Amino acid sequence: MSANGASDKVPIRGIPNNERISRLKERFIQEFGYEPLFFVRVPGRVNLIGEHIDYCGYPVLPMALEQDILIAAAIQNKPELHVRNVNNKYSNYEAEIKSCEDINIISDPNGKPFWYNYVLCGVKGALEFLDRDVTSGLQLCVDGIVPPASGLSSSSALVSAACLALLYAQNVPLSKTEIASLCAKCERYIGTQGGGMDQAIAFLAEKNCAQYITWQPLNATPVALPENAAFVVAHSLAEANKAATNDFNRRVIECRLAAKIIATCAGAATDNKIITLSQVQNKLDNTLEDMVNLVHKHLPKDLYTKEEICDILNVNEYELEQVYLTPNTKHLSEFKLKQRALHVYEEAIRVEEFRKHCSQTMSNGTKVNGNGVNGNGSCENGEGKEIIDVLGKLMSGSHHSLKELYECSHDNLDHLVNISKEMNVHSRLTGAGWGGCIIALCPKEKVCSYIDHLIENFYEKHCNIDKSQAKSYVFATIPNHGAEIYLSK
Ligand code: ADP
Ligand code: NG1
Ligand code: MG
Repeated sequence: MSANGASDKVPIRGIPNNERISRLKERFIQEFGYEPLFFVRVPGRVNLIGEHIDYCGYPVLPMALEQDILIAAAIQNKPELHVRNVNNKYSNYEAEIKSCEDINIISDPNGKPFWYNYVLCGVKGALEFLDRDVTSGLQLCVDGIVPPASGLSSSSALVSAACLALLYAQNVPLSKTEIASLCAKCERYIGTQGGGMDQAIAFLAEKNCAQYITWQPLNATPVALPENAAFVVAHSLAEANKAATNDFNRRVIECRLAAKIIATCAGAATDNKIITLSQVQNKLDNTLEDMVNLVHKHLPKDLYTKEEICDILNVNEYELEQVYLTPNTKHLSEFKLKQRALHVYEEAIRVEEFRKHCSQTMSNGTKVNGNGVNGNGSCENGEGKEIIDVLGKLMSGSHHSLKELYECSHDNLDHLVNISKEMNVHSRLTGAGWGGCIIALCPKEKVCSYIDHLIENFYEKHCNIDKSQAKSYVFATIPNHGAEIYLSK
């Protein structure tokens, strides 16, 4: 139990009686000849603010979505993994798996991971944690409704659901924070060096609040959002699989190199170890604003070559590649360090500001979670609008930085953000970027007209999509709860 009395284990509930579960159950029976024993459900997420800073050690502020990955599972008495997907575009997978060494995660000839690689990541990590051979196996049937490759964390929901299914089948009790950290490690088998935000919110999410997530140790603090604030997610219609290119890892290693150079130049370097931008800040005992100044001082150039970096760090190219680079970034010869580090430190400032304004709203007692002074929790008064505007401006600042300094936006995302501005709605890309979705913050009373404006001006005019189809790409969302297991009671 945690301090507030809530269980710190993934909750086990009765199997809900709904159409989706019935259809998945039927499909499972079709595939395997008998009923599933249990289900696991892991939500996708939308990050409100704090993009590309989790892997630098900085807090982020996501919330879980209603959209999720649902897996029906049965245990079989031989060490085999059988995987199916309700969507026939995803092929079947079967293999004998006794231990984590039996799993080799290999992408297709174009370097794009097979869909079931995400399942294998979860299973591999769980088996590695178990640290013994297993004599039983799993039959899994996956039903996912998180838009894939869209910055809403379909990948982590899939990895985490597979890991959770295996741990549950093997009777391994883990706390939510332990399994979230384990799943973050699991997903790195896909090749990307993510920071853990997606897996953390997947397990630690709570209904009706976002979470302020901090690292080492992993911790989530609920953040209530202004009562009158609505969050709208809109798809750019561009998908980006993060493990299929080196865009993501390039940013990760640019942050590592920036951190190492600032640490070296500011006299805080230690041994030949990776240091994150937040660790440099801690070592120097500086404010984030001080760190912004140090970036300008120690990383003045727009572009650094590999040779220049080796010179500054006093290492040879082989050492640089071995210690700091990943297999898919070893061949790179030029790096943008100033821009990436500036984004990270300034985005970390925006997260703190965002959180501060949310908690101020809370302590005012004016307009959070229906406890409004006007009795019904609505806030037609000027103050509520002001807070939405302050939070919105932080989100716009985040998008600008992701576009200009981090270079992870996409024309369609920028277009959506600009169309939103026409309605005085602030928005930003969410998730890793290069495609995917925007998250917009707007007053509740404006949601319908805002969505209509996007449908007309982006989906219909810009993308030639008819209104009824367009409606499936944009939705308002409220914070949902985290992962759960369903079992017949
Ligand atoms: P995201 O931003 O959604 O996390 P990623 O690039 O990290 O995007 O991962 C997307 C990949 O996850 C997809 O290309 C696909 O391989 C896999 N995936 C996601 N959802 C599903 C699903 N429902 N069924 C099968 N595979 C899925
Ligand atoms: P998406 O876009 O959901 O794959 C990725 C990372 C996060 C975080 C964000 C950017 C993984 C599994 N996820 O998310 O850790 O770095 O990008 O803020 O690597
Ligand atoms: Mg992902």
